[in-house]
Formats: sequence, C-alpha cells, structure tokens
Amino acid sequence: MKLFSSVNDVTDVPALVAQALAAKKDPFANNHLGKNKTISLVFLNPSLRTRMSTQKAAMNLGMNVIVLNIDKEGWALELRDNVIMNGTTVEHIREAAAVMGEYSDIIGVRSFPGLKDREEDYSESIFNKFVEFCKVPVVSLESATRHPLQSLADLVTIEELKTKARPKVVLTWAPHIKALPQAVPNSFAEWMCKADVDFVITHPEGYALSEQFTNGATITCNQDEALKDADFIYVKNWSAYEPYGAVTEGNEDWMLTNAKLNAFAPDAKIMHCLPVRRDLELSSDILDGPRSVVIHEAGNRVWAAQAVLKQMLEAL
Ligand code: AN0
Ligand code: CP
Repeated sequence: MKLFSSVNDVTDVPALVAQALAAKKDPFANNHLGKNKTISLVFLNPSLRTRMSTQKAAMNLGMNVIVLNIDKEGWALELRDNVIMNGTTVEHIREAAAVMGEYSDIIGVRSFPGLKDREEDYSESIFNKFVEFCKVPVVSLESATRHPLQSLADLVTIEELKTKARPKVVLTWAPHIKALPQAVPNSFAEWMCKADVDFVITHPEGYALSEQFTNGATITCNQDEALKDADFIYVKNWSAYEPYGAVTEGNEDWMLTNAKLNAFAPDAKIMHCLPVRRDLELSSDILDGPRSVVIHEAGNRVWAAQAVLKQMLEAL
C-alpha cells in the first residue's frame, strides 16, 4: 500500500481487519519489517490517540518515529498556491513536505478542515499537497473529510465484539457546543457501507452527510426508531454539510442515555472515537457503565495502524 487516505485505498478490507487482529495476538511478529525505516507523524492539529497509537504501532514494527507538531513547533506554513509570501507564513508546504520526505520512508499527516469553504475542504487540498510534494507513502491521521485509521479500528472492534453474523450498527448524531468536522462520521459511514452490517444513520433535520459517503445506508431523523434493537451504536457530533459548518441549537435531547437504551436497544454496545464531552455528547452513566466499549475501541487503534503500516512497509 502506497497511500492510506480512505477505504478505497484498501484492496481487501476483511484481510486488513484480519491482519489487525493478528497483530493484536502477536504484536512483535513483524518487528524486523521496519528496521532502519523512519515514519514521521506530522500534526497540524491536536491528537492523543492517533499520535500515541500510530507511534506504538510503528515501534512494534521496529520503525524509528519522528513526531512533529508542525502547528506549534514548525515554521508557519503557507498552504495556498500563487501568493506572495509577505504576510505571517514563513515556509511553503511545497518545500516543507518535500524536505520531510527526504527524512522519512513514510509520512502520516493530520489536517482538519477549516469548515468555512466546503469546496476547498472536500477537495482535500492540504492532504493532497503533502502526498504530491513529499514523494513518499502517506497515511492519513485524519484529513478534512475522512479518518480512515479510526474507521478501521471501529470495524475491527465490531468484528471482535459482534454476537451475530450481520449486526445492526447505528451512527447517531450527538449534541456539541462547537462546529466539528464531518470526517469521522463520513469515514465511518464509508467503511460500514462496505462491511457486512445492517447500517443505519440518524441525525436531526439539517445534518445530512454528503451522499458520497452514505450510499447504501438507511437514513432517518427518528432517533428512537433508528436505535431499535441496535447491536452497536456509534455516537458522534458533526456540523452541517449544508449550510456548511453550521450548528443549530435545540437538539440537546439527542444525547444518548441509559434510559433511551433501556427502551430501544438494551443489548447495544456504545462506541465513540473520543475525545468525548461527558453529559453533553454522551451521558456519563453510559460511559461509566458496562455498555461502553470506547476504551477497548481506542485500544484497537494500535492494531489498525499496525496493519496499515505493515502493508506500507511491505510495499517500500
Ligand atoms: C475531532 C473531530 O471531530 O474530527 C477529532 C476526533 C477524532 N474532534 C474534536 O475536534 C473534538
Ligand atoms: N480518535 C482520535 O483520533 O483521537 P485523537 O484526536 O486524540 O487522535
């Protein structure tokens, strides 16, 4: 694998899930593969899980790891083309990415969307510029529109914990006080639409995701109905796709609680990519109770990253 930016870069999804589960069983089986290879993890935005799990995965494969919080520690980056750099930016992404490529065998990049200009965000211009200019394989650590390492870990978690061949998986919108990207729900939807699951998306009016990610899903604005007999419920906030980046008030009752689960989905396992705002997005009674699998899910981020990096190392 030379690029991991979406599920479309994966030739065999079940095989990749199997490799993640194999890595979980025997973490150091391939620790010769990464010998004398360097991965650079470049963050334009904050991270806890993606940073630590990808670093751990790379170390399990024997790689050297460089982490650069370029937003805080690097020169101010110019991301636009055809501008005279007489303002606050010091270095253009063209040179910066090319230089990072000189020091790395693989590069990971995190760059969130601005949530102002939909066309710009959905063209993935920042991520694509890294890919173009660094000239080494690139793995997405969450881009403007997708978070594929998260989605792979989510699918691994569902495969591990499911108790029936074709579980019902529900993605439910949750309240938040900030405008958050659509990357996590877009990506989760895109992976679930390719998995052997019954997939339902539920959100308030006005929060429909771009259809390019939801083809094959059942979509409803009735949360109670969507939750009915769910095996897995994936909780996530996102801002509107149309009008882009908008947040509307008055949807506080979309927060999932044990009362709702007792009524509609008593056996459901509750997932969230984290970080989560307690008692705003998801009730603490769920997070602290037996239905939550969020820590297990976060643990699986290591094995998802390890499966992807293994395939990238094999293709170097
Ligand atoms: C980010 C998001 O929603 O995309 C990262 C999630 C992994 N979350 C926040 O900004 C809170
Ligand atoms: N879920 C996730 O990607 O978390 P971080 O933003 O902490 O990396």
